[in-house]
Amino acid sequence: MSDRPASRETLGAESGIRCMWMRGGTSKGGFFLADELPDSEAERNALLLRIMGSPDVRQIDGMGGADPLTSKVAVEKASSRPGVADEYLFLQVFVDEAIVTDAQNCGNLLAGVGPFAIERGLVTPTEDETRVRILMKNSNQIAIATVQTPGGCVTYTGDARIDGVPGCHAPVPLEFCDTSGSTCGALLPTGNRIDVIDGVECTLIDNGMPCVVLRAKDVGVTGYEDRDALDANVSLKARMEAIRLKAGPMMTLGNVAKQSVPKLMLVAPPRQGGTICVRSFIPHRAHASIGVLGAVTVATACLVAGSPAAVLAIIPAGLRKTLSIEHPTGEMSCVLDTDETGAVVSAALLRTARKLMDGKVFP
Ligand code: NQM
Repeated sequence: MSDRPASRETLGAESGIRCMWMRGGTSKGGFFLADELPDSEAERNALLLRIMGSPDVRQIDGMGGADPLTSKVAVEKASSRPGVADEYLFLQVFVDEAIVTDAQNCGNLLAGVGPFAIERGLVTPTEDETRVRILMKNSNQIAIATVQTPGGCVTYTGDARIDGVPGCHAPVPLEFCDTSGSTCGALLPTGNRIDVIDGVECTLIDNGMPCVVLRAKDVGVTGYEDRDALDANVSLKARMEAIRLKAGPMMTLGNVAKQSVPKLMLVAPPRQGGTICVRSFIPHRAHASIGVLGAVTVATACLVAGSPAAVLAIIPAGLRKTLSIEHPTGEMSCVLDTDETGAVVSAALLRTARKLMDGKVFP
């Protein structure tokens, strides 16, 4: 493959690239077939930056919504692996920097992956519901999405409601079986329940999303602030970035200055009848709600005895537990199955998705 930068025409500036724009959970982005994008990673990334309009805080010359939650991409292909129907690569396109990274999964955009695979003919629908086994290529792990397909066609209409999205839509339940150590190789990559960084007790944990979980009050906030207040708190953000940069190498992630992981999860006691209250940073902006695998990971941290999250959490009894994670725009319920040792063996939660546009984008 040539190292020369691709010309605008090579990137499809005149002919356009087929894509579908979808909301998945509380995120939004472009869905592409792998074989309709350039093979070269450098050319693909250059194309996606142009499509999103990055780098630019307003993404005015592209499709991105000037927010990390709406500057996301799913790349899919049919899988030849036994027991896998569809392969999904998630790419985060940074808004204000020329960075496209595959260093994390996205469980919210994942809600659109099954519907897109069926719409594009990668997966054949079965009866009124289709269970799609998806390989999340970012971490080589499996997710199962159940898509409503009455009469063999995807429907987005239904009566499921998730916090952070207005209205009701068809349910897309998601199941995860093997997310422990997705990126860091171990649930607790340092082997510790608590590590102290810059004088603050943290749990460095990865059950699908590398996260640093710490008490909000230990960094001078309540943990009940809204997104705008957190984003405006410059000294808080500087303190948290210092913690994150130290946590990265401890979590086997190396220098994370230009990475979207680990995320930071500020926890506080629940106050809406849930398990725990969380304000997450992803990692430089506060999340409007919470990421899916971020929520699974913080819910798992609540079960790590003695950790900053566990001491604040109200944990239901039983091996199957529904942990309600309170966030700035409501809550996300994670159903965790645990074994006799207390280890989390699987997680499930409800999302919805919506097809917004199907056509061509001109980079
Ligand atoms: O944690 C945002 C989102 C996400 C990721 C982020 C996600 C997840 O809400 O699985 O869904 O953490 O960058 O889309």
